[in-house]
Amino acid sequence: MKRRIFSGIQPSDVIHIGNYIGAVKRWVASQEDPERDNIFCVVDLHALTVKQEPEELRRHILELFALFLAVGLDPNKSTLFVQSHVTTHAEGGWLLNCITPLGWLNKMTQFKDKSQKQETILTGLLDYPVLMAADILFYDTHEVPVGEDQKQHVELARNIAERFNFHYGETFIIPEPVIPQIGARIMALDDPQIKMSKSMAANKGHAIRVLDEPKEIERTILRAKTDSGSDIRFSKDPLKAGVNNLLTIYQTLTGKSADAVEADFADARGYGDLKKRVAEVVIAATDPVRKQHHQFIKDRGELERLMKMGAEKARTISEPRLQDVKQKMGLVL
Ligand code: ATP
Ligand code: LTN
Repeated sequence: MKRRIFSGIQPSDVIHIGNYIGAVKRWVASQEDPERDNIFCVVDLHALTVKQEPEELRRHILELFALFLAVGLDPNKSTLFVQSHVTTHAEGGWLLNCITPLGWLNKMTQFKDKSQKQETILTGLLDYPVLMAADILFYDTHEVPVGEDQKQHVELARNIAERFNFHYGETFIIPEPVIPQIGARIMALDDPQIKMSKSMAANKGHAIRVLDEPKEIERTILRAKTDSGSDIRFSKDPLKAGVNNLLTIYQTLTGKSADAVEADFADARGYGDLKKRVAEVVIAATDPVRKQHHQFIKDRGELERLMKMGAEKARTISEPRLQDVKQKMGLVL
């Protein structure tokens, strides 16, 4: 049997190079593996857990779906869909809410971080990981490729699955988080102590968005925060986090070994050279995506057709498991 892969990304802004390296780029590779059945989702219901402008959210959903296509995800090879188009997620999320102890949610570090930044903390923000568990579990998922920040949420999904199986009998597959060895946590360019994040991408200098123009990418990288030294090496020293981050971006986009990356910069004259070459590599990776995106976003009719096709496929996969769970929990079908 093929291994089922499920992952999602929020339409909270245009994706940045951290999302690309930590998640989307790996999805494209996974799609080419004949042993895998891949499902990738625009998780719009997750985006609603913090305040959104309706028109902006709608635009971001369409843009993100077009971006899936632009990076090379193929609706005939993978299932690509929008979460709110398939009711299993909201419905299944509710059922899982009713077996998830509140104490488990209070321990989630993302909730602690994100809630501090909100004036009003919405219930959905606390409940976010249960909806994510529904995304994963109702598709009988084996593997969840995500960045480091989502590991705790996938572990929660495992705990929920185990609890359900214990109370109602073997039902859910216990999913595994799959975190890349390199690039699981790309840091902010303006502050290499914190992770690059979509919700902060509007701050100048924080992130490179995959759809940024080459000039802007170059400008952002040239301004990236480094240290006062000149040594271009991978390092765990917090003071060298800026340089380490630039090297990691370079490494993941070129696919080279750490030694080969350091050798590439042996002749570099300081961080200026490093930044210029990192910018070249980032532009080479993102420019074709930006151009493809430009084409896909123009054809709203085609985007809607593909969204519908993906949602139908997703429904066919998740609906039987939803019925099974409702039946086991004692609902009348
Ligand atoms: P937000 O700030 O709105 O929470 P985000 O940038 O954290 O957004 P998500 O939509 O939450 O992005 O995450 C999409 C995927 O990208 C997830 O698999 C997540 O683990 C991964 N990811 C997010 N930020 C990074 C990062 N800085 N480095 C590597 N992977 C990342
Ligand atoms: N919470 C995830 C996005 C997400 C997801 C999922 C990832 C929602 N549902 C299911 C993998 C599987 C995030 O990246 N912030």
